[in-house]
Amino acid sequence: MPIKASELILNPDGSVYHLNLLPEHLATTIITVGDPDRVGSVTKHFDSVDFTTHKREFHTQTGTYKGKKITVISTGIGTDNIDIVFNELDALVNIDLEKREIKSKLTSLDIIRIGTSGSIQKDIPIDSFLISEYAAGFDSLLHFYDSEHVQYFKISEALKAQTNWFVKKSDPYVVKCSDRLLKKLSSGETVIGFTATNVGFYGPQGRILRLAIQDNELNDKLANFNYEGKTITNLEMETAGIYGISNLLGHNSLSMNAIIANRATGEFSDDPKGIVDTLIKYTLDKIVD
Ligand code: R1P
Repeated sequence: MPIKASELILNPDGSVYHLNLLPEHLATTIITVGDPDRVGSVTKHFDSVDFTTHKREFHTQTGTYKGKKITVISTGIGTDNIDIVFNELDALVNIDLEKREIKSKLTSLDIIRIGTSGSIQKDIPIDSFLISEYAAGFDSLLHFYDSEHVQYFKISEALKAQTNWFVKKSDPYVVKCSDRLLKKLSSGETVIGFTATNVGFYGPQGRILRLAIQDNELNDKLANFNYEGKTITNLEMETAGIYGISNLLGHNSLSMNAIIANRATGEFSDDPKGIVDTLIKYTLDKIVD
């Protein structure tokens, strides 16, 4: 049965609905960034850029870096956008868009996020590079899918117990990166961490401007969490969704974080753009290594 027009929505030119891409526009190695302007910060290092498009917050460029074809795409902020981007990237390689049928031979993409993040551990300073080995999702995205087989329940149960999790917020889930990509992209220059992905930037991450929050101690509790030596290291807004959906779809993903803030010490990087640029160059060179 072909997938209905209301479920797999295509634009008049046959491209996928939100990303505006056709299958030939995509490489099998993909870098995601949050900020649409960061796409150019990655591709300025390329030998050539052969394709560019954008729609809403989803800007895409495909080109080659040291001879390797790579696509760079912005996701905007949050795991709700990750649902859209990752399902449409998968459709581009694993669904025959003309026949509207799932292909018999599936393709696994390598998808690497290059993003910014705040550390919650004093000993992970600003300007470090952190790779998320595990991620805890405080959003609800993964629970809308048949996803129990990709979740680490012992860790999420310990997390809820040790933080006295307020159940009205969500039911946290824990997921893991691609071990192959972790090995390929880590080095003495990177810290391996456990990232908490939250649904907002202010209250959900414990920032108080004018609004009181439900639990003033949450970041401290997260920093003190310990499950068999695993501790939560940093906060951002996409990684758990990326790992969860990638693992469900059979893709390999890894999240590279430039630590631009330290929430435990109150510091913020003097040069956030510079540290992101250095992480971009590091990541590109590791991809082609
Ligand atoms: C918040 O300022 C945004 O920055 C972080 C968070 O995950 C969130 O998307 O990542 P990016 O720099 O990749 O957007």
